[in-house]
Amino acid sequence: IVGGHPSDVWHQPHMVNIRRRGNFECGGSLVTPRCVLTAAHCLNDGNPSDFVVRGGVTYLSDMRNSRYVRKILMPSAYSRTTLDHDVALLQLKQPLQASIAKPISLAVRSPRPGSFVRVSGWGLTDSSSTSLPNQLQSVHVQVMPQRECRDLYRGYRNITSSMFCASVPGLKDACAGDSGGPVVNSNGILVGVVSWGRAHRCAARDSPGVYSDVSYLSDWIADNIHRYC
Ligand code: 4AZ
Repeated sequence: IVGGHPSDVWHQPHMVNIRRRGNFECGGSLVTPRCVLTAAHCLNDGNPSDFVVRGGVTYLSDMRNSRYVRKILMPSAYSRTTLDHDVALLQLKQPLQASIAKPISLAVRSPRPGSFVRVSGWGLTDSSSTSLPNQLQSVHVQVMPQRECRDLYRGYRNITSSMFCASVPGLKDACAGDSGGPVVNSNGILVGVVSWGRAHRCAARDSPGVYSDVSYLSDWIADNIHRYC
């Protein structure tokens, strides 16, 4: 998170971190006591046994509240080349109880262009930095009209209907390591999942953050929560 402020799990009780073979990989959001919503690209080629989820922690170094993963669920429409439909669910072997972490509700409408949303994660606080912050960070960014974002990324990657863009150009953005983490509206509802941006650039004026639109993907998410969570 670039241009944000230190936050804590009391303010983001749904926030989890996802480790792959012991190393921090991505953020995620608890959506039921036994399921986490994250970005599909965080899990590319992984087996459930490669991953551990930690909830109810503010600091990356906090080793408490680890849960193993039983099952990885990805939409068949996810494309690792176009990053269309970049969401996934992790079914945990044991739930994260309400005393540790709290599930967040999912949006059924896309965020309004011009509205502000809050993005949280343990990603880089500067694109040139070489280490992750230990403390969870949060930032407010403004949702951008879809055509404006399509123009900015023309020739780089298509902005599809399953994506929306948000930024405060030149100042505030998600960055490497924030992928999979939550985007929350002013009502505390999950509207997006951190997905991508132009490689190695964060908070660049011409490169807003791109997010998976939870409401566009809500049929797949609701079906799979109903079946597995
Ligand atoms: C990443 O690699 C990443 N500036 C996430 C978000 C953005 C860039 C990179 C947006 O996890």
